[in-house]
Amino acid sequence: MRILLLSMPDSFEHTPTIAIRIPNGALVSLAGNLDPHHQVAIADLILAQSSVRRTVEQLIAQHRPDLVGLSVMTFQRATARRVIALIRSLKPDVRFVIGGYDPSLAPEAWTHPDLGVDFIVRGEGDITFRELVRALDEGRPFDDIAGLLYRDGDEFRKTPHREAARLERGDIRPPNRAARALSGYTLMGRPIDVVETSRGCTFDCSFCSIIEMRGRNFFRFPIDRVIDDIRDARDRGARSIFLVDDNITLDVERFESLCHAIIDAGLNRIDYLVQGMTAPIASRGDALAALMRRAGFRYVFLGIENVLDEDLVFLKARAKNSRVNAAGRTNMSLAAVNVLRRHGMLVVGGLIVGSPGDRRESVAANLEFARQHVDWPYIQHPTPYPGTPMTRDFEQRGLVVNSQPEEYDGTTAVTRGEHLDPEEVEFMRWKAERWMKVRHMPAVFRHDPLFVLRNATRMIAHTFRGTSWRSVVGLEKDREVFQRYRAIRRRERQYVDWPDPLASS
Ligand code: B12
Ligand code: SF4
Repeated sequence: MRILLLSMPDSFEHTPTIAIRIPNGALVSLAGNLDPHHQVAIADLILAQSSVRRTVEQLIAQHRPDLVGLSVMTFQRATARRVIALIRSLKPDVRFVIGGYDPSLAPEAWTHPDLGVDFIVRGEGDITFRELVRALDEGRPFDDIAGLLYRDGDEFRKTPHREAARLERGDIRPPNRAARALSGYTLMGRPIDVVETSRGCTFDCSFCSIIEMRGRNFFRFPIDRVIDDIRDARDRGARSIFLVDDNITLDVERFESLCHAIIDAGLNRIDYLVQGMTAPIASRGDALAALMRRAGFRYVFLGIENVLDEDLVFLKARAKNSRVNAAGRTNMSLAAVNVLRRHGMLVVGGLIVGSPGDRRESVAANLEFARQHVDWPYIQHPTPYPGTPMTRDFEQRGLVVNSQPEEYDGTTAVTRGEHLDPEEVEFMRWKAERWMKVRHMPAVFRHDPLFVLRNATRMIAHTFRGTSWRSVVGLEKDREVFQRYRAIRRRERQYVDWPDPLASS
Protein backbone atom coordinates (compact mmCIF):
# COMPACT_ATOMS: atom_id res chain seq x y z
CA MET A 1 0.00 0.00 0.00
CA ARG A 2 1.18 3.55 -0.71
CA ILE A 3 0.91 5.76 2.36
CA LEU A 4 1.53 9.47 2.84
CA LEU A 5 1.84 10.88 6.37
CA LEU A 6 1.49 14.63 6.93
CA SER A 7 1.93 17.00 9.84
CA MET A 8 0.36 20.44 9.67
CA PRO A 9 2.15 23.68 8.72
CA ASP A 10 0.68 25.82 11.53
CA SER A 11 3.27 27.21 13.88
CA PHE A 12 2.93 29.34 16.96
CA GLU A 13 4.47 32.53 18.24
CA HIS A 14 7.41 31.08 20.17
CA THR A 15 8.66 28.78 17.43
CA PRO A 16 8.92 31.07 14.35
CA THR A 17 9.71 29.03 11.27
CA ILE A 18 12.52 31.37 10.19
CA ALA A 19 14.57 29.88 13.02
CA ILE A 20 12.76 26.76 14.27
CA ARG A 21 11.40 23.92 12.14
CA ILE A 22 11.21 20.74 14.20
CA PRO A 23 10.12 17.38 12.77
CA ASN A 24 7.00 15.71 14.10
CA GLY A 25 8.04 12.69 16.17
CA ALA A 26 4.80 10.80 15.66
CA LEU A 27 5.10 10.37 11.92
CA VAL A 28 8.53 8.71 11.90
CA SER A 29 7.40 6.40 14.68
CA LEU A 30 4.25 5.43 12.75
CA ALA A 31 6.33 4.81 9.61
CA GLY A 32 8.84 2.70 11.55
CA ASN A 33 6.09 0.49 12.91
CA LEU A 34 4.47 -0.42 9.59
CA ASP A 35 5.17 -3.73 7.89
CA PRO A 36 8.18 -3.18 5.65
CA HIS A 37 6.51 -3.97 2.30
CA HIS A 38 4.45 -0.73 2.33
CA GLN A 39 5.69 2.40 0.59
CA VAL A 40 5.53 5.23 3.06
CA ALA A 41 6.43 8.91 2.69
CA ILE A 42 6.41 11.59 5.39
CA ALA A 43 5.98 15.32 4.88
CA ASP A 44 6.18 17.82 7.73
CA LEU A 45 4.37 20.75 6.16
CA ILE A 46 6.09 23.17 8.51
CA LEU A 47 8.93 22.86 5.98
CA ALA A 48 6.68 24.29 3.27
CA GLN A 49 4.70 26.83 5.24
CA SER A 50 4.62 29.39 2.45
CA SER A 51 3.73 26.89 -0.30
CA VAL A 52 1.45 24.35 1.29
CA ARG A 53 -0.93 23.89 -1.62
CA ARG A 54 1.82 23.46 -4.22
CA THR A 55 3.75 21.06 -1.95
CA VAL A 56 0.68 18.91 -1.28
CA GLU A 57 -0.12 18.79 -5.00
CA GLN A 58 3.43 17.67 -5.75
CA LEU A 59 3.39 15.05 -3.01
CA ILE A 60 0.13 13.58 -4.27
CA ALA A 61 1.36 13.52 -7.88
CA GLN A 62 4.64 11.92 -6.85
CA HIS A 63 3.45 9.35 -4.31
CA ARG A 64 -0.11 8.55 -5.53
CA PRO A 65 -1.09 7.46 -1.99
CA ASP A 66 -3.92 5.00 -1.25
CA LEU A 67 -4.00 6.17 2.35
CA VAL A 68 -3.17 9.59 3.79
CA GLY A 69 -2.56 10.06 7.52
CA LEU A 70 -2.64 13.45 9.23
CA SER A 71 -1.27 14.35 12.66
CA VAL A 72 -3.26 17.22 14.14
CA MET A 73 -3.17 19.49 17.20
CA THR A 74 -6.29 21.43 18.14
CA PHE A 75 -5.12 24.77 16.76
CA GLN A 76 -4.41 23.06 13.43
CA ARG A 77 -7.97 21.77 12.89
CA ALA A 78 -9.03 24.19 10.17
CA THR A 79 -5.78 23.69 8.24
CA ALA A 80 -6.17 19.92 8.41
CA ARG A 81 -9.74 20.15 7.04
CA ARG A 82 -8.51 22.22 4.07
CA VAL A 83 -5.64 19.80 3.41
CA ILE A 84 -8.06 16.86 3.41
CA ALA A 85 -10.40 18.63 0.98
CA LEU A 86 -7.53 19.61 -1.30
CA ILE A 87 -6.20 16.04 -1.43
CA ARG A 88 -9.71 14.66 -2.00
CA SER A 89 -10.02 16.94 -5.07
CA LEU A 90 -6.69 15.67 -6.41
CA LYS A 91 -7.29 11.98 -5.72
CA PRO A 92 -10.91 11.17 -4.88
CA ASP A 93 -10.33 7.49 -4.00
CA VAL A 94 -7.82 8.20 -1.23
CA ARG A 95 -8.69 7.12 2.33
CA PHE A 96 -7.96 9.36 5.30
CA VAL A 97 -6.80 8.46 8.77
CA ILE A 98 -6.17 11.09 11.40
CA GLY A 99 -4.45 10.91 14.75
CA GLY A 100 -2.67 12.91 17.41
CA TYR A 101 -3.97 14.95 20.32
CA ASP A 102 -6.97 16.61 18.74
CA PRO A 103 -8.57 13.63 16.97
CA SER A 104 -7.90 11.48 20.07
CA LEU A 105 -9.45 13.87 22.56
CA ALA A 106 -12.12 15.51 20.39
CA PRO A 107 -13.07 12.80 17.86
CA GLU A 108 -16.50 14.41 17.45
CA ALA A 109 -14.80 17.31 15.61
CA TRP A 110 -13.77 14.87 12.88
CA THR A 111 -16.85 12.81 12.10
CA HIS A 112 -18.81 15.25 9.90
CA PRO A 113 -19.66 13.48 6.62
CA ASP A 114 -18.60 16.50 4.53
CA LEU A 115 -15.11 16.10 5.88
CA GLY A 116 -14.58 12.59 4.58
CA VAL A 117 -12.36 11.21 7.34
CA ASP A 118 -12.44 7.39 7.29
CA PHE A 119 -10.48 6.46 10.41
CA ILE A 120 -9.65 8.18 13.68
CA VAL A 121 -6.83 6.68 15.74
CA ARG A 122 -7.18 7.36 19.46
CA GLY A 123 -4.13 7.69 21.69
CA GLU A 124 -0.82 6.05 20.90
CA GLY A 125 -0.93 5.17 17.24
CA ASP A 126 2.02 2.98 16.30
CA ILE A 127 0.40 -0.43 16.73
CA THR A 128 -3.16 0.67 15.92
CA PHE A 129 -1.96 2.14 12.61
CA ARG A 130 0.03 -0.99 11.74
CA GLU A 131 -3.03 -3.16 12.38
CA LEU A 132 -5.28 -0.79 10.43
CA VAL A 133 -3.00 -0.88 7.38
CA ARG A 134 -2.84 -4.69 7.62
CA ALA A 135 -6.65 -4.89 7.73
CA LEU A 136 -6.99 -2.56 4.73
CA ASP A 137 -4.34 -4.51 2.84
CA GLU A 138 -5.98 -7.86 3.51
CA GLY A 139 -9.59 -6.65 3.25
CA ARG A 140 -10.33 -7.61 6.86
CA PRO A 141 -12.86 -5.90 9.19
CA PHE A 142 -11.74 -3.23 11.64
CA ASP A 143 -13.77 -4.07 14.72
CA ASP A 144 -11.00 -6.02 16.47
CA ILE A 145 -8.43 -3.23 16.14
CA ALA A 146 -8.27 -1.50 19.54
CA GLY A 147 -7.98 2.29 19.70
CA LEU A 148 -9.90 3.10 16.53
CA LEU A 149 -13.01 4.86 15.28
CA TYR A 150 -13.97 3.84 11.74
CA ARG A 151 -16.60 5.01 9.32
CA ASP A 152 -19.38 2.56 8.59
CA GLY A 153 -21.80 4.22 6.16
CA ASP A 154 -22.96 7.45 7.78
CA GLU A 155 -21.79 6.44 11.25
CA PHE A 156 -18.56 5.98 13.11
CA ARG A 157 -17.99 2.83 15.13
CA LYS A 158 -15.73 2.77 18.13
CA THR A 159 -13.49 -0.16 19.00
CA PRO A 160 -12.21 -0.93 22.54
CA HIS A 161 -9.60 1.24 24.23
CA ARG A 162 -5.93 0.43 23.58
CA GLU A 163 -3.54 0.31 26.53
CA ALA A 164 -0.30 2.29 26.31
CA ALA A 165 2.54 0.24 24.80
CA ARG A 166 5.21 -1.28 27.06
CA LEU A 167 8.31 0.36 25.70
CA GLU A 168 10.68 -1.76 27.83
CA ARG A 169 9.47 -4.88 26.02
CA GLY A 170 10.32 -3.52 22.58
CA ASP A 171 6.65 -3.20 21.54
CA ILE A 172 7.51 -0.07 19.55
CA ARG A 173 10.05 -0.37 16.74
CA PRO A 174 12.54 2.41 16.00
CA PRO A 175 11.48 5.40 13.88
CA ASN A 176 11.91 5.42 10.11
CA ARG A 177 13.56 8.74 9.19
CA ALA A 178 14.36 7.52 5.68
CA ALA A 179 10.68 7.98 4.82
CA ARG A 180 10.91 11.78 4.99
CA ALA A 181 10.16 13.39 1.66
CA LEU A 182 11.04 17.00 2.56
CA SER A 183 14.15 18.54 4.08
CA GLY A 184 15.08 21.75 5.91
CA TYR A 185 14.59 21.03 9.63
CA THR A 186 16.47 23.58 11.65
CA LEU A 187 17.15 25.04 15.05
CA MET A 188 18.73 28.38 14.32
CA GLY A 189 20.73 27.05 11.42
CA ARG A 190 21.63 23.62 12.83
CA PRO A 191 19.84 20.56 11.44
CA ILE A 192 17.53 19.25 14.15
CA ASP A 193 15.80 15.95 14.82
CA VAL A 194 13.66 14.50 17.59
CA VAL A 195 14.23 11.41 19.72
CA GLU A 196 11.99 9.81 22.34
CA THR A 197 13.45 8.18 25.43
CA SER A 198 10.20 7.60 27.38
CA ARG A 199 6.47 8.19 27.12
CA GLY A 200 3.91 9.35 29.63
CA CYS A 201 3.69 11.17 32.94
CA THR A 202 2.25 10.44 36.36
CA PHE A 203 1.50 14.06 37.36
CA ASP A 204 -1.85 15.61 36.53
CA CYS A 205 -1.39 19.30 35.75
CA SER A 206 -4.85 20.61 34.97
CA PHE A 207 -3.90 22.21 31.63
CA CYS A 208 -2.10 19.19 30.17
CA SER A 209 -3.60 16.68 27.76
CA ILE A 210 -1.33 13.82 28.58
CA ILE A 211 -3.39 11.97 31.19
CA GLU A 212 -6.59 11.94 29.14
CA MET A 213 -4.53 10.90 26.13
CA ARG A 214 -2.73 7.88 27.56
CA GLY A 215 -3.60 7.43 31.25
CA ARG A 216 -1.29 8.00 34.19
CA ASN A 217 1.74 5.94 33.34
CA PHE A 218 5.43 6.23 32.47
CA PHE A 219 7.31 3.79 30.27
CA ARG A 220 10.95 3.93 29.30
CA PHE A 221 12.72 2.85 26.13
CA PRO A 222 15.90 0.84 26.87
CA ILE A 223 18.91 3.18 26.95
CA ASP A 224 20.71 1.21 24.18
CA ARG A 225 17.77 1.78 21.89
CA VAL A 226 17.83 5.51 22.66
CA ILE A 227 21.56 5.70 21.89
CA ASP A 228 21.05 3.88 18.57
CA ASP A 229 18.22 6.27 17.76
CA ILE A 230 20.37 9.32 18.51
CA ARG A 231 23.14 7.84 16.37
CA ASP A 232 20.68 7.31 13.51
CA ALA A 233 19.55 10.93 13.74
CA ARG A 234 23.16 12.13 13.88
CA ASP A 235 24.17 9.96 10.90
CA ARG A 236 21.35 11.54 8.91
CA GLY A 237 22.76 14.99 9.61
CA ALA A 238 21.22 16.14 12.92
CA ARG A 239 23.46 18.46 14.96
CA SER A 240 20.71 19.31 17.40
CA ILE A 241 18.36 16.83 19.05
CA PHE A 242 15.14 17.53 20.92
CA LEU A 243 14.25 14.81 23.43
CA VAL A 244 10.48 15.06 23.13
CA ASP A 245 9.55 12.94 26.17
CA ASP A 246 6.46 14.04 28.02
CA ASN A 247 8.42 14.18 31.26
CA ILE A 248 11.97 12.82 31.17
CA THR A 249 12.72 14.12 34.68
CA LEU A 250 10.16 11.80 36.24
CA ASP A 251 12.96 9.25 36.63
CA VAL A 252 15.95 11.43 37.26
CA GLU A 253 18.38 8.54 37.98
CA ARG A 254 17.61 7.16 34.54
CA PHE A 255 18.09 10.61 33.04
CA GLU A 256 21.54 10.66 34.62
CA SER A 257 22.29 7.21 33.15
CA LEU A 258 21.20 8.53 29.77
CA CYS A 259 23.60 11.48 30.07
CA HIS A 260 26.45 9.06 30.89
CA ALA A 261 25.49 6.83 27.96
CA ILE A 262 25.50 9.82 25.58
CA ILE A 263 28.98 10.79 26.78
CA ASP A 264 30.30 7.20 26.59
CA ALA A 265 28.95 6.85 23.04
CA GLY A 266 30.72 10.07 21.99
CA LEU A 267 27.39 11.66 21.05
CA ASN A 268 27.91 14.71 23.26
CA ARG A 269 28.96 17.08 20.49
CA ILE A 270 25.31 17.34 19.54
CA ASP A 271 23.25 20.18 21.06
CA TYR A 272 20.43 18.68 23.09
CA LEU A 273 17.14 20.28 24.07
CA VAL A 274 14.96 18.77 26.72
CA GLN A 275 11.94 19.71 28.77
CA GLY A 276 11.84 19.04 32.47
CA MET A 277 10.37 19.78 35.86
CA THR A 278 12.01 22.31 38.12
CA ALA A 279 12.03 20.34 41.39
CA PRO A 280 14.13 17.31 40.36
CA ILE A 281 16.61 19.53 38.49
CA ALA A 282 16.98 21.83 41.49
CA SER A 283 17.21 18.96 43.97
CA ARG A 284 19.99 17.20 42.07
CA GLY A 285 21.77 20.55 41.87
CA ASP A 286 25.27 21.01 40.49
CA ALA A 287 25.96 17.30 40.00
CA LEU A 288 23.11 16.82 37.51
CA ALA A 289 23.60 20.17 35.78
CA ALA A 290 27.33 19.55 35.26
CA LEU A 291 26.57 16.10 33.85
CA MET A 292 23.91 17.47 31.51
CA ARG A 293 26.32 20.06 30.20
CA ARG A 294 28.98 17.40 29.58
CA ALA A 295 26.40 15.38 27.67
CA GLY A 296 25.74 18.36 25.38
CA PHE A 297 22.50 19.81 26.77
CA ARG A 298 22.10 23.41 25.63
CA TYR A 299 18.45 24.43 26.03
CA VAL A 300 16.30 23.24 28.91
CA PHE A 301 12.60 23.96 28.71
CA LEU A 302 11.44 24.33 32.31
CA GLY A 303 7.77 23.85 33.10
CA ILE A 304 7.78 26.65 35.68
CA GLU A 305 4.10 27.35 34.89
CA ASN A 306 3.74 30.14 37.45
CA VAL A 307 5.79 31.70 40.23
CA LEU A 308 2.80 32.37 42.49
CA ASP A 309 1.54 29.66 44.75
CA GLU A 310 -2.18 30.30 44.26
CA ASP A 311 -1.81 30.02 40.49
CA LEU A 312 0.17 26.81 40.83
CA VAL A 313 -2.68 25.40 42.87
CA PHE A 314 -5.15 26.32 40.10
CA LEU A 315 -2.88 24.75 37.47
CA LYS A 316 -2.39 21.70 39.70
CA ALA A 317 1.34 22.13 39.13
CA ARG A 318 2.43 22.81 42.70
CA ALA A 319 3.70 19.34 43.54
CA LYS A 320 5.99 19.10 40.54
CA ASN A 321 7.46 22.54 41.14
CA SER A 322 8.14 22.44 44.84
CA ARG A 323 9.80 20.43 47.59
CA VAL A 324 8.82 20.14 51.22
CA ASN A 325 11.64 20.87 53.66
CA ALA A 326 12.05 22.21 57.18
CA ALA A 327 10.94 25.67 56.00
CA GLY A 328 7.71 24.27 54.54
CA ARG A 329 6.88 23.94 50.85
CA THR A 330 9.35 25.81 48.65
CA ASN A 331 9.00 26.71 44.98
CA MET A 332 12.07 25.34 43.19
CA SER A 333 11.85 27.36 39.96
CA LEU A 334 14.55 29.87 40.76
CA ALA A 335 16.92 27.21 42.12
CA ALA A 336 16.46 25.17 38.92
CA VAL A 337 17.03 28.18 36.68
CA ASN A 338 20.14 29.22 38.58
CA VAL A 339 21.80 25.83 38.61
CA LEU A 340 21.24 25.33 34.87
CA ARG A 341 22.52 28.77 33.96
CA ARG A 342 25.51 28.39 36.27
CA HIS A 343 26.55 25.41 34.19
CA GLY A 344 26.21 27.25 30.88
CA MET A 345 22.78 26.02 29.78
CA LEU A 346 20.02 28.24 28.48
CA VAL A 347 16.59 28.22 30.07
CA VAL A 348 13.39 28.28 28.05
CA GLY A 349 10.87 29.46 30.61
CA GLY A 350 7.45 27.86 30.30
CA LEU A 351 4.98 30.09 32.16
CA ILE A 352 1.21 30.39 32.08
CA VAL A 353 -0.40 33.76 32.78
CA GLY A 354 -4.09 34.64 32.85
CA SER A 355 -5.59 32.12 35.28
CA PRO A 356 -9.11 33.06 36.47
CA GLY A 357 -7.95 34.66 39.73
CA ASP A 358 -5.07 36.62 38.17
CA ARG A 359 -4.82 40.33 38.76
CA ARG A 360 -2.55 42.74 36.91
CA GLU A 361 0.11 42.35 39.64
CA SER A 362 0.20 38.54 39.38
CA VAL A 363 0.70 38.67 35.61
CA ALA A 364 3.34 41.37 36.05
CA ALA A 365 5.17 39.29 38.71
CA ASN A 366 5.47 36.37 36.32
CA LEU A 367 6.60 38.56 33.45
CA GLU A 368 9.20 40.13 35.71
CA PHE A 369 10.45 36.68 36.72
CA ALA A 370 10.82 35.77 33.05
CA ARG A 371 12.59 39.04 32.30
CA GLN A 372 15.14 38.43 35.02
CA HIS A 373 15.64 34.71 34.93
CA VAL A 374 14.92 33.06 31.61
CA ASP A 375 16.81 33.11 28.34
CA TRP A 376 13.87 32.47 25.99
CA PRO A 377 10.36 33.19 27.22
CA TYR A 378 7.75 30.58 26.42
CA ILE A 379 4.81 32.29 28.08
CA GLN A 380 1.30 31.12 27.31
CA HIS A 381 -2.27 31.67 28.40
CA PRO A 382 -4.50 28.95 29.83
CA THR A 383 -5.95 27.25 26.77
CA PRO A 384 -8.93 24.88 26.91
CA TYR A 385 -7.56 21.91 24.96
CA PRO A 386 -10.06 19.06 24.70
CA GLY A 387 -10.29 16.62 27.56
CA THR A 388 -8.22 18.45 30.17
CA PRO A 389 -9.51 19.07 33.72
CA MET A 390 -8.89 22.79 33.20
CA THR A 391 -11.14 22.85 30.15
CA ARG A 392 -13.98 21.24 32.12
CA ASP A 393 -13.49 23.80 34.87
CA PHE A 394 -13.46 26.77 32.45
CA GLU A 395 -16.55 25.49 30.66
CA GLN A 396 -18.48 24.97 33.88
CA ARG A 397 -17.65 28.49 34.99
CA GLY A 398 -18.47 29.98 31.57
CA LEU A 399 -14.99 31.45 31.19
CA VAL A 400 -14.23 30.37 27.60
CA VAL A 401 -14.71 33.47 25.46
CA ASN A 402 -13.32 32.26 22.17
CA SER A 403 -14.54 29.04 20.61
CA GLN A 404 -12.39 29.16 17.47
CA PRO A 405 -9.93 26.28 17.90
CA GLU A 406 -7.50 27.72 15.33
CA GLU A 407 -6.80 30.46 17.85
CA TYR A 408 -5.94 27.91 20.56
CA ASP A 409 -2.25 28.32 19.87
CA GLY A 410 -1.28 29.12 23.46
CA THR A 411 -0.40 32.78 22.89
CA THR A 412 -3.92 33.95 22.13
CA ALA A 413 -5.87 34.55 25.34
CA VAL A 414 -9.15 32.71 24.84
CA THR A 415 -10.42 32.55 28.43
CA ARG A 416 -11.66 35.23 30.75
CA GLY A 417 -10.59 35.86 34.33
CA GLU A 418 -12.44 37.37 37.28
CA HIS A 419 -10.38 40.57 37.26
CA LEU A 420 -8.77 40.91 33.84
CA ASP A 421 -9.95 40.89 30.24
CA PRO A 422 -8.24 38.28 28.08
CA GLU A 423 -7.05 40.94 25.68
CA GLU A 424 -5.38 42.83 28.51
CA VAL A 425 -3.44 39.76 29.65
CA GLU A 426 -2.41 39.02 26.09
CA PHE A 427 -1.27 42.62 25.61
CA MET A 428 0.86 42.51 28.75
CA ARG A 429 2.53 39.26 27.69
CA TRP A 430 3.07 40.37 24.09
CA LYS A 431 4.57 43.70 25.10
CA ALA A 432 7.02 42.20 27.58
CA GLU A 433 8.07 39.16 25.59
CA ARG A 434 9.30 40.89 22.45
CA TRP A 435 12.19 42.53 24.27
CA MET A 436 13.08 39.38 26.15
CA LYS A 437 13.46 37.64 22.80
CA VAL A 438 15.75 40.34 21.43
CA ARG A 439 17.93 39.95 24.51
CA HIS A 440 18.57 36.31 23.59
CA MET A 441 20.16 37.25 20.25
CA PRO A 442 23.77 37.65 21.54
CA ALA A 443 23.71 34.09 22.95
CA VAL A 444 22.53 32.77 19.59
CA PHE A 445 25.15 34.89 17.80
CA ARG A 446 27.98 33.44 19.90
CA HIS A 447 26.88 29.90 18.98
CA ASP A 448 25.76 30.40 15.38
CA PRO A 449 27.11 33.72 14.11
CA LEU A 450 26.48 33.04 10.42
CA PHE A 451 22.85 32.18 11.02
CA VAL A 452 22.31 35.40 12.96
CA LEU A 453 24.12 37.54 10.37
CA ARG A 454 21.93 36.09 7.63
CA ASN A 455 18.63 36.14 9.51
CA ALA A 456 18.73 38.78 12.23
CA THR A 457 16.66 41.30 10.30
CA ARG A 458 13.93 38.78 9.50
CA MET A 459 13.91 37.48 13.08
CA ILE A 460 13.54 40.96 14.53
CA ALA A 461 10.90 41.83 11.94
CA HIS A 462 8.97 38.72 12.95
CA THR A 463 9.23 39.45 16.66
CA PHE A 464 8.09 43.03 16.16
CA ARG A 465 5.50 42.51 13.46
CA GLY A 466 2.85 45.18 13.65
CA THR A 467 5.45 47.90 14.37
CA SER A 468 5.56 50.89 12.00
CA TRP A 469 7.86 53.89 11.67
CA ARG A 470 5.13 55.91 13.39
CA SER A 471 5.20 53.66 16.42
CA VAL A 472 9.01 53.72 16.49
CA VAL A 473 9.04 57.53 16.73
CA GLY A 474 6.26 57.48 19.31
CA LEU A 475 3.38 58.70 17.14
CA GLU A 476 1.46 55.51 17.66
CA LYS A 477 0.64 53.76 20.91
CA ASP A 478 1.63 50.17 21.73
CA ARG A 479 -2.08 49.27 21.75
CA GLU A 480 -2.35 50.13 18.06
CA VAL A 481 0.72 48.06 17.24
CA PHE A 482 -0.77 45.18 19.24
CA GLN A 483 -4.02 45.34 17.24
CA ARG A 484 -2.05 45.29 14.00
CA TYR A 485 0.01 42.34 15.26
CA ARG A 486 -3.20 40.45 16.06
CA ALA A 487 -4.59 41.13 12.60
CA ILE A 488 -1.35 39.87 11.01
CA ARG A 489 -1.46 36.78 13.21
CA ARG A 490 -5.04 36.11 12.09
CA ARG A 491 -4.02 36.35 8.43
CA GLU A 492 -1.02 34.08 9.01
CA ARG A 493 -3.37 31.31 10.04
CA GLN A 494 -4.58 30.89 6.45
CA TYR A 495 -1.93 28.37 5.52
CA VAL A 496 -3.75 26.57 2.72
CA ASP A 497 -5.23 28.22 -0.30
CA TRP A 498 -8.26 25.91 -0.41
CA PRO A 499 -11.78 26.25 1.03
CA ASP A 500 -12.63 24.75 4.39
CA PRO A 501 -15.24 22.03 3.69
CA LEU A 502 -16.99 22.77 6.98
CA ALA A 503 -16.95 26.55 6.67
CA SER A 504 -20.71 26.68 6.06
CA SER A 505 -21.62 24.00 8.65
C1 B12 B 1 7.52 17.86 22.08
C2 B12 B 1 6.29 18.72 22.09
C3 B12 B 1 6.35 19.93 21.42
C4 B12 B 1 7.62 20.41 20.73
C5 B12 B 1 7.87 19.77 19.37
C6 B12 B 1 6.73 19.79 18.40
C7 B12 B 1 6.98 18.89 17.20
N1 B12 B 1 7.36 19.41 16.09
O1 B12 B 1 6.82 17.69 17.30
C8 B12 B 1 7.41 21.94 20.75
C9 B12 B 1 8.03 22.45 22.04
C10 B12 B 1 7.99 22.74 19.61
C11 B12 B 1 5.90 22.01 20.87
C12 B12 B 1 5.19 23.12 20.52
C13 B12 B 1 3.81 23.22 20.66
N2 B12 B 1 3.00 22.36 21.28
CO1 B12 B 1 3.59 20.63 21.91
N3 B12 B 1 4.07 19.06 22.81
C14 B12 B 1 5.12 18.31 22.76
C15 B12 B 1 4.94 17.06 23.64
C16 B12 B 1 5.70 17.28 24.94
C17 B12 B 1 5.38 15.75 23.04
C18 B12 B 1 4.89 15.48 21.62
C19 B12 B 1 5.64 14.33 21.01
O2 B12 B 1 6.45 14.51 20.11
N4 B12 B 1 5.43 13.10 21.49
C20 B12 B 1 6.04 11.89 20.92
C21 B12 B 1 5.15 11.34 19.80
C22 B12 B 1 5.69 10.04 19.26
O3 B12 B 1 3.90 11.10 20.39
P1 B12 B 1 2.54 11.80 19.91
O4 B12 B 1 2.82 13.10 19.31
O5 B12 B 1 1.55 11.70 20.96
O6 B12 B 1 2.12 10.81 18.73
C23 B12 B 1 1.49 9.56 18.98
C24 B12 B 1 -0.04 9.65 18.99
O7 B12 B 1 -0.51 10.94 19.27
C25 B12 B 1 -0.46 9.16 17.65
N5 B12 B 1 -0.49 10.06 16.50
C26 B12 B 1 -0.02 11.31 16.37
N6 B12 B 1 -0.21 11.75 15.12
C27 B12 B 1 -0.79 10.77 14.42
C28 B12 B 1 -1.18 10.70 13.08
C29 B12 B 1 -1.76 9.53 12.62
C30 B12 B 1 -2.15 9.44 11.18
C31 B12 B 1 -1.96 8.43 13.50
C32 B12 B 1 -2.54 7.20 13.01
C33 B12 B 1 -1.57 8.52 14.85
C34 B12 B 1 -0.98 9.68 15.28
O8 B12 B 1 0.52 8.17 17.39
C35 B12 B 1 1.80 8.68 17.79
C36 B12 B 1 2.73 7.55 18.09
O9 B12 B 1 2.24 6.76 19.13
C37 B12 B 1 3.38 17.05 23.84
C38 B12 B 1 2.81 16.31 25.01
C39 B12 B 1 3.05 16.83 26.43
N7 B12 B 1 3.25 15.98 27.37
O10 B12 B 1 3.07 18.00 26.65
C40 B12 B 1 3.00 18.55 23.65
C41 B12 B 1 1.67 18.86 23.00
C42 B12 B 1 1.48 17.90 21.85
N8 B12 B 1 1.87 20.21 22.47
C43 B12 B 1 0.79 20.92 22.48
C44 B12 B 1 0.69 22.26 22.03
C45 B12 B 1 -0.62 22.94 22.21
C46 B12 B 1 1.77 22.92 21.46
C47 B12 B 1 1.79 24.36 21.01
C48 B12 B 1 0.58 24.88 20.25
C49 B12 B 1 1.92 25.32 22.20
C50 B12 B 1 2.63 24.70 23.33
N9 B12 B 1 1.88 24.26 24.32
O11 B12 B 1 3.84 24.67 23.35
C51 B12 B 1 3.09 24.45 20.18
C52 B12 B 1 2.80 24.40 18.67
C53 B12 B 1 3.89 23.79 17.85
C54 B12 B 1 3.91 24.30 16.47
N10 B12 B 1 3.64 23.49 15.48
O12 B12 B 1 4.17 25.47 16.29
C55 B12 B 1 -0.37 20.20 23.13
C56 B12 B 1 -1.43 19.72 22.13
C57 B12 B 1 -2.82 19.84 22.70
C58 B12 B 1 -3.85 19.75 21.64
N11 B12 B 1 -5.02 19.27 22.00
O13 B12 B 1 -3.67 20.18 20.53
C59 B12 B 1 0.40 19.06 23.90
C60 B12 B 1 -0.39 17.78 24.08
C61 B12 B 1 0.79 19.65 25.27
C62 B12 B 1 -0.44 20.02 26.10
N12 B12 B 1 -0.73 21.29 26.21
O14 B12 B 1 -1.11 19.22 26.65
N13 B12 B 1 5.38 20.88 21.37
S1 SF4 C 1 4.37 17.33 34.53
FE1 SF4 C 1 4.38 17.98 32.35
S2 SF4 C 1 3.70 16.15 31.17
FE2 SF4 C 1 3.22 15.79 33.33
S3 SF4 C 1 1.06 16.41 33.55
FE3 SF4 C 1 2.36 18.21 34.11
S4 SF4 C 1 2.63 19.37 32.19
FE4 SF4 C 1 1.85 17.33 31.62
